[in-house]
Amino acid sequence: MTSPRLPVWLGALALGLFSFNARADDGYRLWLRYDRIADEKLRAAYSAATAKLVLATPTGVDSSTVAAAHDELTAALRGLIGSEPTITLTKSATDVPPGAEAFAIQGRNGTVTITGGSDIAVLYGAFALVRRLQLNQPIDDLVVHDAPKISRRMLNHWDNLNGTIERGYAGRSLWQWDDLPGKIDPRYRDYARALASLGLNGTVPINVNSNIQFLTPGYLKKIAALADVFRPYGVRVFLTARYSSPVELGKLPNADPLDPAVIKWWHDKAEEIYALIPDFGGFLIKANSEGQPGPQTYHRTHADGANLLADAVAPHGGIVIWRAFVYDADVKDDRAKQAYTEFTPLDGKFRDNVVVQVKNGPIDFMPREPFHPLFGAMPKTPLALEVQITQEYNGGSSELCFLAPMWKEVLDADTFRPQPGSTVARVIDGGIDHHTLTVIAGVANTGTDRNWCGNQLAPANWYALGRLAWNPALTSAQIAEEWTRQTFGNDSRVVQTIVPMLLASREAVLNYSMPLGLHHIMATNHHQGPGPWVDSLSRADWNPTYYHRADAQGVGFDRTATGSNALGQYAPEVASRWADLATCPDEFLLWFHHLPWDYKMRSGKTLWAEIALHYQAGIDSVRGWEKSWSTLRGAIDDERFIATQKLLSRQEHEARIWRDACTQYFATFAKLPLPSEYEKPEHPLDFYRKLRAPFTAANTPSVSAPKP
Ligand code: GCV
Repeated sequence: MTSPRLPVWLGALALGLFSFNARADDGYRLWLRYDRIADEKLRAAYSAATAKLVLATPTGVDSSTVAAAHDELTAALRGLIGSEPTITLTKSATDVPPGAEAFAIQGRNGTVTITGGSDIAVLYGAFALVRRLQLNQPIDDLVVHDAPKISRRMLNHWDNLNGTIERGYAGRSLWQWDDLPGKIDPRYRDYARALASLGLNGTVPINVNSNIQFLTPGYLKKIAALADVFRPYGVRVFLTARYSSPVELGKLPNADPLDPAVIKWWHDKAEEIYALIPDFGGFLIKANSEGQPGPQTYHRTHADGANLLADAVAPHGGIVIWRAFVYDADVKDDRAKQAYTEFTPLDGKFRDNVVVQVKNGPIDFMPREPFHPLFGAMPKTPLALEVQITQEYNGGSSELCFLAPMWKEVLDADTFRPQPGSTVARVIDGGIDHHTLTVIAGVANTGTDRNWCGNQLAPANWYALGRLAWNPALTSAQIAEEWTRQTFGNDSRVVQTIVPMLLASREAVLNYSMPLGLHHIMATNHHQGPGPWVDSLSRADWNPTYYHRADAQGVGFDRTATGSNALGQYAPEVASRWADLATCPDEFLLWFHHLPWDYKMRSGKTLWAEIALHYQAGIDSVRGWEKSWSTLRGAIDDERFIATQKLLSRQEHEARIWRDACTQYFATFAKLPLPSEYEKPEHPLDFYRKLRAPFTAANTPSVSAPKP
């Protein structure tokens, strides 16, 4: 990825005379930066160890994927160590690693051999070798064997036909629909390279709130052109589809999944798509959720709906990813219970090529949720995990919030079903119920911003999703360190400053926005500021007051047996731990319990004091990062230094808004004094109640899905 920010002559002049580039970096190259390694000895050692590179594939035949591996290794070695490797291609002997995506790297006596179960596995091996060099790790006598734990590792984009991105904070959609298929933006290839470098192998370029236009012949050709660019990098394209397409596009009287005309319509549509995109992955469907049409419109189940599409793509090897994110206007006792209630009776009723995609928690990507009770509750159905990389509820692209710790929390959560040790990671990798169709997906945070993700630290989340999709056992600390070294270099001062910031950030954001299990207390439309007072939206479960239930007696949602009993959807071991105040962790306290303001916490303080102190602690953390970041001046390029410095100052401001608004609002019920450590609010409550978010595409869900 070159970074064409300056005219060529000016860039050359600047590079030669003033080393200008060292002071400016726009972040475009993401973690694939191949700047020269400063340590001469290390360069020499790497140069000797990689004098000959052998790519061993099952066929030994050159392909566009092998060419991509060749190009990547050449660019990386040229950049990192200044050497021109000799790269040869061979047919692998008997030692092919098991699994089409598995690879082995063996290095000895100046030759490194990358053997793959397929061409794409060799590309993954090439990126793994390059990563080692970027991390300055030893590569003498190298023996590496690696394979992904989950078979479909996906990005889900929420990009709209008009170029906006629902909940996107990094500019406009990467996909230039007006120009496609004739004009191919070079960025598409860079996008595919970034995915392949992490082992991500699927993309859904368009919003789950879909538009029928995407299934028209004209748009399918555009999507096919994208698929052609992505193919050498092992990235398969999937599509979303509006369930009502047979009516809206096909002019059929209904979209009933059991109607033969509807069945034929989808079969024909699948044929049409596969004729253009032979390796089309299949469909990702949001149905009967937030106003989207679906099979329930025709009194059919989600299984009927999914099976219709599954049958259409099955002859071509396609799959259907059916989302379990459902809730409707008729909120019964608790929105958190709806997906489980609707989906568990359908276990065993889905076709083999259907996977049900479940968000990490039962509400909606809140900064912290307990794991979704569906994990562990549908043993006969492959379940996918969906997480949100884009920071809808974590500060958009203006706040640092490294999300690996959040995803690890859910991946490592023990569902206790069918027995202890059945973590969400093992449910989704198929280990518990012996499924081979396994999926993990992240809602992308990419856009046309030069740095891809809207701020210089946000690509860490894209990176983390990719790495965890490959191997959910990696730790947050390992991922944070890898990303930092690849993105900002191996200077220990830099690494020791940035890694702790990343690792602390998610907890800090929680502290200043929704601590102790508070959730869904954000402003309407725009989800990055406080709105705990909102109580007038047309549906009960869109209102923050529905979730925090603050009153003179206390605060929190009682989800125990005395309340909604959402806890009853978990295994008894989990439910009893969270139901009992003696064992319920503080972080889930107000998610599961309604407690008096003067409830005595483990710390000995009252609940009210703890709430206030958490808000304050969040701000203190951001202030700490501002200080530590300032020590990096001169240690990293000025462009990324200054951009991040500004971002942190904005984050501090936004954190204060959260704190001052929420604590003053809750104080109207608690009627208790604020602790002495707590700073005086900048403005009275009314000021915050009147704040209005700017109108942006990201803050405004698509027209087909009116919601808060
Ligand atoms: C794509 C949240 C977001 C919506 C999003 C929805 C979903 O509710 O606010 O913008 O719609 O999740 O996951 O379908």
